[in-house]
Amino acid sequence: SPMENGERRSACTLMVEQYIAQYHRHQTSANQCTSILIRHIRAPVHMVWSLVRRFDQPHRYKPFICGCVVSGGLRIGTLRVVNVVTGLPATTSTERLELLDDQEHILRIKIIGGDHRLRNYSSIVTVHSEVVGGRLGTVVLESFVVDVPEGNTEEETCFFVEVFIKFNLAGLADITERMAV
Ligand code: A9S
Repeated sequence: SPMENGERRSACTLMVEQYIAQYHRHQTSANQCTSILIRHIRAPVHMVWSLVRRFDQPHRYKPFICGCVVSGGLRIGTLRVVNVVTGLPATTSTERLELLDDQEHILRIKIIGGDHRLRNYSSIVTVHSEVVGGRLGTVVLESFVVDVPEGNTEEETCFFVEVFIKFNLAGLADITERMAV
Protein backbone atom coordinates (compact mmCIF):
# COMPACT_ATOMS: atom_id res chain seq x y z
CA SER A 1 0.00 0.00 0.00
CA PRO A 2 1.11 3.60 -0.49
CA MET A 3 1.22 4.04 3.27
CA GLU A 4 3.69 1.19 3.73
CA ASN A 5 5.86 2.47 0.89
CA GLY A 6 5.92 5.91 2.45
CA GLU A 7 6.96 4.48 5.79
CA ARG A 8 9.65 2.33 4.25
CA ARG A 9 11.06 5.22 2.25
CA SER A 10 11.29 7.45 5.28
CA ALA A 11 12.99 4.69 7.27
CA CYS A 12 15.65 4.46 4.52
CA THR A 13 16.03 8.23 4.44
CA LEU A 14 16.56 8.21 8.19
CA MET A 15 19.31 5.58 7.88
CA VAL A 16 21.05 7.54 5.13
CA GLU A 17 20.84 10.73 7.19
CA GLN A 18 22.36 8.87 10.11
CA TYR A 19 25.24 7.53 7.95
CA ILE A 20 25.91 11.03 6.66
CA ALA A 21 25.97 12.50 10.16
CA GLN A 22 28.23 9.69 11.39
CA TYR A 23 30.70 9.19 8.52
CA HIS A 24 30.55 12.17 6.15
CA ARG A 25 31.62 15.13 8.19
CA HIS A 26 34.23 17.23 6.38
CA GLN A 27 36.23 20.14 7.61
CA THR A 28 35.76 22.83 5.01
CA SER A 29 37.43 26.19 4.83
CA ALA A 30 36.59 29.36 2.93
CA ASN A 31 36.50 28.97 -0.85
CA GLN A 32 35.81 25.25 -0.76
CA CYS A 33 32.73 23.34 -1.83
CA THR A 34 31.31 20.09 -0.55
CA SER A 35 28.58 17.70 -1.61
CA ILE A 36 27.40 14.10 -1.30
CA LEU A 37 26.06 11.56 -3.79
CA ILE A 38 23.92 8.56 -2.95
CA ARG A 39 23.63 5.43 -5.09
CA HIS A 40 21.45 2.40 -4.40
CA ILE A 41 22.84 -0.85 -5.83
CA ARG A 42 21.08 -4.20 -6.23
CA ALA A 43 24.05 -6.25 -5.04
CA PRO A 44 25.13 -7.32 -1.57
CA VAL A 45 27.39 -5.07 0.45
CA HIS A 46 30.38 -7.46 0.42
CA MET A 47 30.45 -7.40 -3.40
CA VAL A 48 30.31 -3.63 -3.57
CA TRP A 49 32.92 -3.23 -0.84
CA SER A 50 35.22 -5.76 -2.56
CA LEU A 51 35.59 -3.28 -5.46
CA VAL A 52 35.55 -0.03 -3.49
CA ARG A 53 38.29 -1.18 -1.09
CA ARG A 54 40.75 -1.86 -3.94
CA PHE A 55 42.58 1.47 -3.75
CA ASP A 56 45.08 -0.10 -6.16
CA GLN A 57 42.44 -0.87 -8.85
CA PRO A 58 40.15 2.16 -9.33
CA HIS A 59 40.02 1.47 -13.08
CA ARG A 60 37.90 -1.64 -12.40
CA TYR A 61 34.82 0.57 -12.10
CA LYS A 62 35.81 4.19 -12.76
CA PRO A 63 35.18 4.75 -16.47
CA PHE A 64 37.61 7.69 -16.83
CA ILE A 65 40.55 5.90 -15.23
CA CYS A 66 42.54 3.52 -17.43
CA GLY A 67 45.30 2.42 -15.09
CA CYS A 68 46.94 2.91 -11.75
CA VAL A 69 50.37 2.49 -10.18
CA VAL A 70 50.58 2.12 -6.39
CA SER A 71 53.54 2.71 -4.09
CA GLY A 72 52.68 0.04 -1.53
CA GLY A 73 49.98 -2.13 0.00
CA LEU A 74 46.46 -1.20 1.09
CA ARG A 75 47.71 0.86 4.02
CA ILE A 76 47.21 4.40 5.19
CA GLY A 77 49.68 6.68 3.42
CA THR A 78 49.97 4.56 0.27
CA LEU A 79 50.02 6.66 -2.89
CA ARG A 80 48.54 5.82 -6.26
CA VAL A 81 49.10 7.56 -9.57
CA VAL A 82 46.03 7.08 -11.72
CA ASN A 83 46.06 7.47 -15.49
CA VAL A 84 43.13 9.29 -17.00
CA VAL A 85 41.61 8.28 -20.36
CA THR A 86 42.35 10.58 -23.28
CA GLY A 87 39.96 13.39 -24.09
CA LEU A 88 39.74 14.78 -20.56
CA PRO A 89 41.52 17.93 -19.36
CA ALA A 90 43.91 15.83 -17.24
CA THR A 91 46.29 12.90 -17.70
CA THR A 92 47.24 11.83 -14.18
CA SER A 93 46.24 12.28 -10.58
CA THR A 94 48.25 11.42 -7.48
CA GLU A 95 46.12 10.22 -4.58
CA ARG A 96 46.79 9.17 -1.00
CA LEU A 97 44.95 6.49 0.99
CA GLU A 98 43.75 8.16 4.19
CA LEU A 99 41.57 5.40 5.67
CA LEU A 100 40.49 1.90 4.69
CA ASP A 101 38.13 0.44 7.30
CA ASP A 102 37.04 -3.11 6.43
CA GLN A 103 34.73 -3.31 9.45
CA GLU A 104 32.74 -0.12 8.90
CA HIS A 105 33.32 -0.06 5.12
CA ILE A 106 34.87 3.39 4.89
CA LEU A 107 37.37 4.58 2.27
CA ARG A 108 38.92 8.03 2.52
CA ILE A 109 41.29 9.42 -0.07
CA LYS A 110 43.02 12.73 -0.73
CA ILE A 111 44.24 14.04 -4.06
CA ILE A 112 47.71 15.47 -3.59
CA GLY A 113 48.82 16.16 -7.16
CA GLY A 114 48.22 15.81 -10.87
CA ASP A 115 47.74 17.96 -13.95
CA HIS A 116 44.13 18.83 -13.16
CA ARG A 117 42.35 21.57 -11.28
CA LEU A 118 41.19 19.68 -8.20
CA ARG A 119 43.17 21.16 -5.28
CA ASN A 120 42.79 19.88 -1.72
CA TYR A 121 40.26 17.29 -2.87
CA SER A 122 39.27 14.88 -0.13
CA SER A 123 36.60 12.20 -0.41
CA ILE A 124 34.82 9.67 1.79
CA VAL A 125 33.05 6.60 0.43
CA THR A 126 30.94 4.41 2.71
CA VAL A 127 28.87 1.36 1.79
CA HIS A 128 25.95 0.08 3.82
CA SER A 129 23.60 -2.85 3.62
CA GLU A 130 19.93 -2.17 2.92
CA VAL A 131 16.87 -4.25 2.11
CA VAL A 132 14.90 -3.29 -1.00
CA GLY A 133 11.80 -5.26 -1.88
CA GLY A 134 12.87 -8.13 0.38
CA ARG A 135 16.32 -8.33 -1.28
CA LEU A 136 19.68 -7.45 0.19
CA GLY A 137 21.12 -4.42 -1.50
CA THR A 138 23.64 -1.71 -0.84
CA VAL A 139 23.59 2.04 -0.50
CA VAL A 140 26.82 3.84 -1.37
CA LEU A 141 27.49 7.35 -0.12
CA GLU A 142 30.32 9.43 -1.56
CA SER A 143 31.07 12.89 -0.25
CA PHE A 144 33.86 15.29 -1.10
CA VAL A 145 35.35 18.65 -0.36
CA VAL A 146 37.54 20.59 -2.80
CA ASP A 147 38.90 24.08 -3.40
CA VAL A 148 36.90 26.28 -5.77
CA PRO A 149 39.44 27.21 -8.50
CA GLU A 150 40.11 30.81 -9.50
CA GLY A 151 37.51 31.91 -11.98
CA ASN A 152 34.92 29.26 -11.08
CA THR A 153 31.90 29.38 -8.83
CA GLU A 154 31.11 26.96 -6.02
CA GLU A 155 28.19 25.66 -8.06
CA GLU A 156 30.31 24.98 -11.16
CA THR A 157 32.96 23.18 -9.13
CA CYS A 158 30.46 20.95 -7.34
CA PHE A 159 28.72 20.14 -10.61
CA PHE A 160 32.04 19.25 -12.30
CA VAL A 161 33.04 16.82 -9.55
CA GLU A 162 29.54 15.35 -9.22
CA VAL A 163 29.49 14.39 -12.91
CA PHE A 164 32.58 12.22 -12.44
CA ILE A 165 31.36 10.69 -9.19
CA LYS A 166 28.00 9.84 -10.81
CA PHE A 167 29.78 7.99 -13.62
CA ASN A 168 31.98 6.18 -11.09
CA LEU A 169 28.99 5.09 -9.01
CA ALA A 170 27.14 4.00 -12.15
CA GLY A 171 30.17 1.89 -13.12
CA LEU A 172 30.27 0.40 -9.65
CA ALA A 173 26.54 -0.45 -9.84
CA ASP A 174 26.87 -1.95 -13.33
CA ILE A 175 29.66 -4.32 -12.40
CA THR A 176 28.39 -5.44 -9.01
CA GLU A 177 24.79 -5.88 -10.21
CA ARG A 178 26.11 -8.16 -12.97
CA MET A 179 28.20 -10.08 -10.38
CA ALA A 180 25.07 -10.48 -8.25
CA VAL A 181 22.84 -12.20 -10.87
O1 A9S B 1 37.78 9.51 -9.24
C1 A9S B 1 37.25 10.04 -8.27
O2 A9S B 1 37.17 9.46 -7.19
C2 A9S B 1 36.63 11.38 -8.36
C3 A9S B 1 36.96 12.38 -9.21
C4 A9S B 1 36.18 13.64 -9.19
C5 A9S B 1 38.07 12.27 -10.16
C6 A9S B 1 38.35 13.14 -11.11
C7 A9S B 1 39.56 13.05 -12.01
O3 A9S B 1 40.13 11.74 -11.94
C8 A9S B 1 39.19 13.31 -13.48
C9 A9S B 1 38.09 12.38 -13.94
C10 A9S B 1 40.41 13.10 -14.34
C11 A9S B 1 38.74 14.74 -13.66
C12 A9S B 1 40.53 14.03 -11.53
C13 A9S B 1 41.42 13.67 -10.39
C14 A9S B 1 40.58 15.29 -12.11
C15 A9S B 1 39.73 15.68 -13.18
O4 A9S B 1 39.83 16.77 -13.69
